[in-house]
Amino acid sequence: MSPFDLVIRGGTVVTAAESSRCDVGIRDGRVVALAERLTGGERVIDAAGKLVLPGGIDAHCHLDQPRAHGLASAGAVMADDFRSGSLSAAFGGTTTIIPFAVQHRGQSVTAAVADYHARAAGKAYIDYGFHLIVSDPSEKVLTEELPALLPAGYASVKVYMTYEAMRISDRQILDVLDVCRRYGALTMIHAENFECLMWLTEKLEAAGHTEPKYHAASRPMPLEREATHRAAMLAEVAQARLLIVHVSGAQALDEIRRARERGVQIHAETCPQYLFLSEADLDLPDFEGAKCMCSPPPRDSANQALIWRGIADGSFDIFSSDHAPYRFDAMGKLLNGRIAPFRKVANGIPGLETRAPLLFSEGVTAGRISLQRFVELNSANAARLYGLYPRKGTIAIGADADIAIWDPEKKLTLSNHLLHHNVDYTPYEGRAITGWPVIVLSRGEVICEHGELRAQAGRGNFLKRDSLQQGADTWT
Ligand code: DUC
Ligand code: ZN
Ligand code: ZN
Repeated sequence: MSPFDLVIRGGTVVTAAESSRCDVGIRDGRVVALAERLTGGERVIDAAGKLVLPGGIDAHCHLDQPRAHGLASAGAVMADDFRSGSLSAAFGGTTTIIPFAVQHRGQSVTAAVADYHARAAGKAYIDYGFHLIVSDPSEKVLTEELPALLPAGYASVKVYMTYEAMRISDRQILDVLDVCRRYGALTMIHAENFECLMWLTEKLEAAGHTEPKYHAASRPMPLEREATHRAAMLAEVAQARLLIVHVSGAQALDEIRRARERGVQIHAETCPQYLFLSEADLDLPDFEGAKCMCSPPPRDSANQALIWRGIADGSFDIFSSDHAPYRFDAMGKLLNGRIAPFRKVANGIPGLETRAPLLFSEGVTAGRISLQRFVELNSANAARLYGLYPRKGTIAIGADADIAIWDPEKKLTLSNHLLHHNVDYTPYEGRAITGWPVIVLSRGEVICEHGELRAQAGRGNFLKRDSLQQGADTWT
């Protein structure tokens, strides 16, 4: 009997720590051998000239979220569920996703989690965990539900400082930070100053400025900067660990750096839209600017350059898509028609499949970041922060064989018809890419191979994630 179910032969194996030319032996879904030359293997994949990387982890994506009540875009439907979303992720080299089980106001978080499990059941092609979104931190949520859920595999909570239906007060954020600290969970914060953006929105509307391009004017950088500073201060007061999601520009990043200098345990995420889109994209004709509307909005080229610098110098910990799948039709972006005021357009852009290839192409191929930094941003750091390391996020003995074999020379031009999501556009249409994951494995099973799907929906497992041990340095 062969000692391995599969051997990946002759590739360059890359982790966050190093690159080495070696073979990878896989048995029962896990990496069991790494050596210069492995013999045997029921199947052998020739990876000569290829890069053998840990599968990507997209730690911020939205799939099949129940419709929100009270959001300006209430009624818009997410076009991707766990089936199409995980399929799309897999073809882009991502083997783990962590979307959000959302508590709407008045709801139980536990019920939201049960509902989300039902939505995921039997659909995913890859493994998945759940973050929690808390919009109503009642006494029961803080003293009963979170203390039960956080240690049970859901060790991260997102809260919003904006969106009428989702935002919680500073005092409530302190309560969430506190309970997360006690249970070793990570609090994720969407940082924008709500009062300020509503004041600007109303002024813009009164002046008749309602087109998508004014979405950017309604949420300028200073109000993200202020909220980021406030979130960091709240974490400092609560002595809790914090992650700022979707950082869009330099001023917010400066606040994060300043907080780190004070000793705040603050992590930072950015997304492709802040590198590859700008506010000019919101001004596309025929309402097409709505396709690039997300919050915070894309900024300008100077901010793009500074986000790239933060990616290269280690200021950012993770790189996520914030995939929010709204089609450019009456169920999604056009829910309120083509002349809807920007505040009534669903926020978010698709990006599960393009996230890692965009970072590889413009990061690694273009010489801005090393392969090690790519692996950190693409998977290793998310695994560490969200309690999955070293099972996910690395290639090591005992780790799940979640592996993407990249052809660093493969060139293609992004186009929506090549993608596997259920959204009818990509904001990156026409962008040239060099470097693509040509074979993708999840727990040792080849799931995508040269553009062909090899797996069944429903094979993906729910991942119970570990808590961070407070005090212990699980991070560096
Ligand atoms: N902003 C969010 O906060 N979530 C989903 C999409 C978006 O643009
Ligand atoms: Zn957000
Ligand atoms: Zn989001």
